[in-house]
Amino acid sequence: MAIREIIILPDKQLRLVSKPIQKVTAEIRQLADDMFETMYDAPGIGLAAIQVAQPLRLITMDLAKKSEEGGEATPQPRVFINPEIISSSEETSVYEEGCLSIPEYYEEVERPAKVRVRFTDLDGKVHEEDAEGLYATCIQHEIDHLNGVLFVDYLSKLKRDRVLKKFTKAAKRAEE
Ligand code: GNR
Ligand code: NI
Repeated sequence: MAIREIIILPDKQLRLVSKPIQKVTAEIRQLADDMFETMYDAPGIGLAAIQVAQPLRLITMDLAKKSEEGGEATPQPRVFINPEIISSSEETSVYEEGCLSIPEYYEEVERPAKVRVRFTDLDGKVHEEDAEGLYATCIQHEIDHLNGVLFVDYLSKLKRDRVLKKFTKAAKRAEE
C-alpha cells in the first residue's frame, strides 16, 4: 500500500473524462488499495481515481461515522467500478461539500436527494443500490469527478472564479 499524491485545482487532469475499467487486474486492486490509504490519510470520505491522476472509472468511499462516545468508527470501505446513476429523485437536498482537490473550501450544493446507482465491485459483480443522505451526495460528487466535473461548477460564476483564482495564484507561488 502507498499514499499517492492528490492533484489539486487548477490541475487540468481534473477535467478529464475517465475511461471505463474493462477488467479488474492486479493493477486495479493495487490502485484501489492505494486510494483507500490516500483517502484515510487525507482524511476524506470518498476519492475518485482521477484525484490521484489515474483517469479510470474507479471510486473508493467510506462513510463510517465516529460513534457518539468519540471512539474509532468501524471502517466501511466500498469500491465502485464504472458507477452510473440510473435514476434521480425530483426532490433535492443541500449539503455543504468539500473536495480533497480543492482543500479547505466548503460550499453548499443542491443535488437530487436520492439516486439509484449501478456499479461493479472488485469481484466483477454488478450491483444496484438506492442512495440517500450523505451517500447520495458523495456518490454524485465522485461520479462527477469521473466526468471532469467539480462541485464548484454548481456555484455562481462569481464564487467559482474567486476560488479558481485563489488556487491558480497559490500554484504560481508554489512554483517560485
Ligand atoms: O471528503 C470529502 N467530503 C465530502 C463532503 C461532502 C460532499 C462530498 C465530499 S467528497 C470529499 C472527498 C473528495 O474530494 N472526493 O472527491
Ligand atoms: Ni472531490
